[in-house]
Amino acid sequence: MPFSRIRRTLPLAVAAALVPLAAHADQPKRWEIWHQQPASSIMETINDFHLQLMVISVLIVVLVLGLLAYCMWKFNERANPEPSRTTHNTLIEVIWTAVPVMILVGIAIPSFKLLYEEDVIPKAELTVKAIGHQWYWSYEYPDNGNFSFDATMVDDKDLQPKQPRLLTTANPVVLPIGTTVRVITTATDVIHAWAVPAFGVKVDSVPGRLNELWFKIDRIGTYYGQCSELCGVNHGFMPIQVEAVTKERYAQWVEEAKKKFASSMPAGDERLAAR
Ligand SMILES: [Cu+2]
Repeated sequence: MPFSRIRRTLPLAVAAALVPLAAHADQPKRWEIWHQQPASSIMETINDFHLQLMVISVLIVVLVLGLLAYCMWKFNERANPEPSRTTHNTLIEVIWTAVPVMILVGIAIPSFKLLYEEDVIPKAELTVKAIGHQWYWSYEYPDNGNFSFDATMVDDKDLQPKQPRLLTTANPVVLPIGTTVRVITTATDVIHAWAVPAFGVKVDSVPGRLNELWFKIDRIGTYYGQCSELCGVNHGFMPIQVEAVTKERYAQWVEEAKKKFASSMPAGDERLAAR
């Protein structure tokens, strides 16, 4: 991948220039202009593709600007008092039609590949259901203990040191790294959207409908996202906090969570769980 070296160094350079050496966390940073550091293969591909598009766009801007400047310099009234009467030039017209088409096809191929990669969910090892409410998320772990919990935002006054404001939730979504996770999402009232930038996912949560997305988290960490669909006055206050841990720690957490959230089984599932 010709862009891989730039891809790796550019965001780091930008981050180093703009962010005073803060502890690494996968959350928005002040003056951030690049993506968050990818934590999934999908986000890596999105990053690559984004950079390719930037390079192509810059080349086009430079070319068009150059042509404009050249025309203004070469064909202005003073330099060129006797204007040419040329109206058509077949070769140039074929070129300026064919080249943009070729550029667009060149962009479409990796774009469709990426869309396909995002859309077709590999065999999932773990499913989590994210349900949007006005204004918080609740989660169900149907194939891992069958418990559910609410993830309301932690108020400013209750924040612990290092917990980012407007992003911290009372109960983070705990997930194992190196595992194909499928998130199915819906909503109970209006449309919300479940999004975590470091995983490269953003999918609408629509009442009466199940949408799905997938990712495989590369590294341990705390990842933050937000509802990404304008859903009412408290839209900005329904964050998403994902805690990525080792598979062993995850198994432990499931056992703890089964007890902790025992009273909040999804409605109608208590009898199933009791069997
Ligand atoms: Cu929302």
